[in-house]
Amino acid sequence: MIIVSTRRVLTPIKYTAFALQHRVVDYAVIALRFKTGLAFFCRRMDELKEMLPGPRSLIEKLQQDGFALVRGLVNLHEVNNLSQAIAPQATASRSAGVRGLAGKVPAVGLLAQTHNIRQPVDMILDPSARLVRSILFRKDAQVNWHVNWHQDVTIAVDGTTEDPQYSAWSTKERVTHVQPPLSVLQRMLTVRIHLDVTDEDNGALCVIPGSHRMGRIAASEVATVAKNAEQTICRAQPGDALLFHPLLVHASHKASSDRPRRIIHLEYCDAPLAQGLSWVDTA
Ligand SMILES: O=C(O)CCC(=O)C(=O)O
Repeated sequence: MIIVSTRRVLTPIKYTAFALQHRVVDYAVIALRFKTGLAFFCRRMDELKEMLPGPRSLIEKLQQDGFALVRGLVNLHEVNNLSQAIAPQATASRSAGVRGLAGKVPAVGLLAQTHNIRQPVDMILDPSARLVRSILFRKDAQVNWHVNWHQDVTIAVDGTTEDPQYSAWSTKERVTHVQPPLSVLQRMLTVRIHLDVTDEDNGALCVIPGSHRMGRIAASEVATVAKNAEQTICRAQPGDALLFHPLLVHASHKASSDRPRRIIHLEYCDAPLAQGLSWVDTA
């Protein structure tokens, strides 16, 4: 027998005795408790997914927003080791970035191939994906800078091709740069490992969620797109990794504090380049 909400007619004690005696189940109360519990559970799951996205949610978040923060991808012991390993490069350079970092600092080359980093990369790209760019970006008391809103549409290569899909050739620091076809950019993933607490005060990366879905945006239009869209500041803790799509519109403001902000920036790609071209990780 099922009796729903008998509490109106029975006192709580009588109700309990009655319920025990007749095995009455107040389905309305149970359903309500279940609904509240489920809502709480779902909210917690959303929060947890945000902190450490599981495989599905990581892929969904990257597809939807073009970026995802993975908390504690590198442990603090390793962050400390990396900080020491990059220190000579960081102090020798007065510029915003130390390029070709994996070639200069063996610990970074190893980091780029560790299971922790490869796991999310292999979830998004084909396991044949290779590291194609590695940079140390630093802001601190000596070096402060900003970059305007942009997409990462240029790659560093060796060689040349007649393929008309490759355009806007240039040479930076004696390295050939070119804009590849969308088919290459769509198969790239950037992983940024934070070595410091990063926030708006020390120039955290700002992104426009979902902007990667607009495809390649004319350089003259990017600022307007950003001005009219919701912006997200990518705050992070040491060891957190920001994964993002190269077409995600992003910018970086000058730091207003002296707190260092060091990031190991790694780019992976699983697409072949046109014949005659090869990747060069000195960019
Ligand atoms: O590290 C930053 O703040 C900016 C980096 C950037 O703009 C880029 O990787 O294209």
